[in-house]
Amino acid sequence: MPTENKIFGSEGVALLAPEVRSGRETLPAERCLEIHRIMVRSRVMEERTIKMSKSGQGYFWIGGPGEEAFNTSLGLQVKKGRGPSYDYLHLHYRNSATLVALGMPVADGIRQMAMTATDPHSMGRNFIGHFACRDWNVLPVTSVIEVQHVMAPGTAMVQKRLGGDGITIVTGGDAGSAEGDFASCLVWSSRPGKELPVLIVVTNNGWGISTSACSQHGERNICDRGKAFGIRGEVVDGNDVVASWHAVRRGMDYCRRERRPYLLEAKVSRLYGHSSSSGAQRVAHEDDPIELFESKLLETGLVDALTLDQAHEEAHAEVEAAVEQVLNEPMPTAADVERYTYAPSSVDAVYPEDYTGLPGNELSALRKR
Ligand SMILES: Cc1ncc(C[n+]2csc(CCOP(=O)(O)OP(=O)(O)O)c2C)c(N)n1
Ligand SMILES: [Mg+2]
Repeated sequence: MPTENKIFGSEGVALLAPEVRSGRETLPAERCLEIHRIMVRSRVMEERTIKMSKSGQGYFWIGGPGEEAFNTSLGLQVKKGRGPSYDYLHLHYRNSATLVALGMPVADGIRQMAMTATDPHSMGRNFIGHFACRDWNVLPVTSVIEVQHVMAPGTAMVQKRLGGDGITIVTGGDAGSAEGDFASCLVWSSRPGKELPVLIVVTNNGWGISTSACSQHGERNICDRGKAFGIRGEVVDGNDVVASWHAVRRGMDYCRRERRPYLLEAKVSRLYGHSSSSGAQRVAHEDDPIELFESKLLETGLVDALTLDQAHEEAHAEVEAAVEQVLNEPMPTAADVERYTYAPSSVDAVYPEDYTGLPGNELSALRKR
C-alpha cells in the first residue's frame, strides 16, 4: 500500500489533486488516472492477444499498442449512443483503446481473437480489432483499408440533415491516406454549402506495413492536404495524453458547432510492428505513450510507483480471468457459416427471401431456427 504523506492519501491518489501539464494545456488529476487505467488495460489486452496468436489460441494479430494515448482520448470524448443524434465511428484496426474507453469489456477483445461464437463484434468471423457495435454507432471495421472514408460522409450527411450535434469520426493510417477513398472523404465533406461534420483522423505511425511514410509523402504534414479543400486541422503528438485530449476536443467541438470537417493528424508509435505477419515483436526504438505518461504522472506527484504497479497488476488479473473464461466459451458451428451473412429484404424484387439467390442454400431455414 502507498504510504500516507503530504502528497499521497491512503489510496495513493494525490490529496492536492494537481493537474497534469503539457505546454500550456492541462488535464485534471482524476481524468488522468482514468485515462491511464484505460491505456494500461488496453495494452495488457493487446499483449495477451499477441501471445494467443503465438500459442495457437488464435491466428492473425493486428492492433493498437502505441496508439493508446490518442485512442483513449478519442473514445472518452465520443458522444456515445445509437442513431444519428450520436457520434458515428468509422474506425480502423488499431482502435482497441477507443473501444475500451467507450466501455468495451476486455473479454470482448479476447473473444474476437479466440474467434468464439460469443464474439459480439463478428461472432468469431473476423480478425481481432475488427469491431462492430450497433449500440455505440461503431460501424464494422474492415480489413480493406480506407473504405471507411467513403462511408463516413454518408452518416455525416444524415446528421447534417437531421440537425442536432452528432458528428462522424473516421480514422485511418498514414499509408491509407494515399488512397482515393481518403480524397473522396475530403471532397465530399467540404462541398461549398454542403460541408459535413466529419472529424477525419489520420494516425500517422510512419509506416504502411514495411513502406516508410517519408518515402511516400511529398507534403510536409498529411494534415496540410486539407488546406486545398478549406478543411481546418492540426497535427498533434499522439503519444502525449494531454495534447491529444485537447486536440480531439478542439476537433470535435469544431465539427459539432460548425457542422464542418476537421482533419486531425496524430503522430503515434507502432510498438509491435505491423501485425503477427511481421512477427509482432516489441520494437525498442519507438516512444511508448504509457511510459511517457507514467513519467509525467510521477513527476507531477499525482501517483507513486506502487500505484502504477497496482494498475498493471489489476489489468493483468482482469485480462487473465477474461482469457480463462473465453477459452471455455462455444466456438461457431458449421451451421453458423451462412448466418447473418446477407440481409434479405422484402423490397428486393429478385430475391426477396434470399439475397444470395444460390440454389439449395439453407439461409431461409437457418433464419427460422
Ligand atoms: C485497399 C487495400 N490495399 C492494401 C491493403 C493491404 N494493407 C493492409 S494494412 C496496409 C498498410 C496500412 O498502413 P496505414 O494506412 O499507414 O495504417 P497502419 O497499419 O500503419 O496503422 C496495407 C497496404 C489492404 N488491406 N487494403
Ligand atoms: Mg501507418
